[in-house]
Amino acid sequence: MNVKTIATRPIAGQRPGTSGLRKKVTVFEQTPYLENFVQAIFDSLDGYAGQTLVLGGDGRYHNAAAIQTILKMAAANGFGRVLVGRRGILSTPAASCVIRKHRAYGGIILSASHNPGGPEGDFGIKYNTGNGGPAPEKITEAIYANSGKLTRYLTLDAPDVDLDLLGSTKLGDLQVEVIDPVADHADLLASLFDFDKIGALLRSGTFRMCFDAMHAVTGPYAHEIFIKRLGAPAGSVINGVPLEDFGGGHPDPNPTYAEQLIATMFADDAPDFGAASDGDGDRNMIVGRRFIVTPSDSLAVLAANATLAPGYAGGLAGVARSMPTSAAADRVAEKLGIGCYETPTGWKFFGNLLDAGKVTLCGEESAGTGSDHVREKDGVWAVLFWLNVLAERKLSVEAILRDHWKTYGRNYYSRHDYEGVDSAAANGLVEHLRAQLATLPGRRLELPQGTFHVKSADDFAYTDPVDGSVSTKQGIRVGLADGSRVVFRLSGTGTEGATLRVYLERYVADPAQHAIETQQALGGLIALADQLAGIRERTGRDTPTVIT
Ligand code: VG1
Ligand code: CO
Repeated sequence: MNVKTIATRPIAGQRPGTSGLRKKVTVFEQTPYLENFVQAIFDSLDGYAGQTLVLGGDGRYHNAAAIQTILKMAAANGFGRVLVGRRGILSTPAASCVIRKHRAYGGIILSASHNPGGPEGDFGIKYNTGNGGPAPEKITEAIYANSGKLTRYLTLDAPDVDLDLLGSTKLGDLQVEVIDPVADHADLLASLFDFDKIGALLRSGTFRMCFDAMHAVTGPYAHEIFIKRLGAPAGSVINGVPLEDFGGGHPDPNPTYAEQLIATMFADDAPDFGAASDGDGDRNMIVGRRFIVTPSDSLAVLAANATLAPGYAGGLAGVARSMPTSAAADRVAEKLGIGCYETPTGWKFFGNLLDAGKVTLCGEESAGTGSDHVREKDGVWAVLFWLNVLAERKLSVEAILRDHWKTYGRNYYSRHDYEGVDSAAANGLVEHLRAQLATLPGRRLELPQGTFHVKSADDFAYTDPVDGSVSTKQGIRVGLADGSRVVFRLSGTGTEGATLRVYLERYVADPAQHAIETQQALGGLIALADQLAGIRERTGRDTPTVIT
């Protein structure tokens, strides 16, 4: 093998955030930015000589070039085999599935998920461990530490590998296997849900669905599963051709960015069921006819109806949600008498709970839902789960939600994002909140919108119940006497300035009060959030960039 040792120097700022390292494409394009980070990953791992690595990405601009770079570095660093998706493609949940199924040592996923792509867009990379899940903080911190002391990286002097054809080739001593990116994942999903019943519903002619792949990675998965295997009419998948720049769109499945789907679902002749996924296929948005399902509610509904799907017919071990996610799922867990866990934001915190068999379903308010079938959130999985529930219950999406709220009460919920805020202003805002934490509990705040009794205030810290690891400063929580709460945190996935996320939640038990418009129901809390954090004054923004 022609291994080349290339001298390099540390590059500042290679610290993985909520989900890997994300930067502008223009940053990743500069050699040795990617090379350094990949070497830092390999330097953080033990005993991988001769082992299998899974490699793939969401197909965004720079994916193909980065895959070639990583293949050569994997060969030079002594991996035995790489399973790479054809043309370098693997959705995030599919990568997790492949790692688990083929008992790989780990995997590298190239994605900036919901961030825009293209030459001026974002790129990202993260490492997943042998359980198929995102590396825990212990490893991401080791990668960061290693990135700070690099003196060399290893690569191979070899031509690029042809990734268009399935099959095996050699790259030095490395065996490169180009695999179908869809097959393993589709097979796994087929084993969990009642494809006969879902297929009958989709072919019935009386039920129509619209899945918006947003020109991102799920297009081929959606075609294979919804159209080929389940027999849905061809028009059931829109924007199903993956594009390197996502067609110039923002592949984030929320009511703001998935505007075509929202327009379709609110039209006079709207389909019965709508859904969208994000850049790398791990998120999902669920929409009924003229009715948007809040991700926190979606997790609760799936938990409450889980036994309708064959893969979960035996019941759930427990559920977990990220801290800012609403407590709707907690109410279901309580009724079912199963465990309920609250973790910091980011899927990496669910891995231990899933591995230990403590939970079966997990979810985040950011449109992430998943289960123990893989160790990532899974967009198409969530859509199939909903279809399975709809096929069994024969109710509309809205009717299922209204029925759910009647049983459990409604957790009105919204997230307000302030994107591209000046970093110093955002950090100042968080410090200002931290400074109030000690004195807030017990205070009565009088605002024109009402009187608010603060019961608790803290900066969320998490102790992993499985390995005891502690994660601090995971978001400022202010809880009120009536169970409402406001949470503030800064995003760990952005690449420009800071993004402030304000999470608002209010619980209402009385079904007569379940038809209030969400922003109106949360009006008092929105005013309180501004009062506590000084959002307008500190960010100079009158309104959020995105409301979900
Ligand atoms: C966001 C979401 C978080 C999610 C993460 C990765 O993180 O809030 O819930 O796990 O993105 O999702 P942050 O730090 O920006 O709030 V994905 O689909 O972008 O990999
Ligand atoms: Co994603």
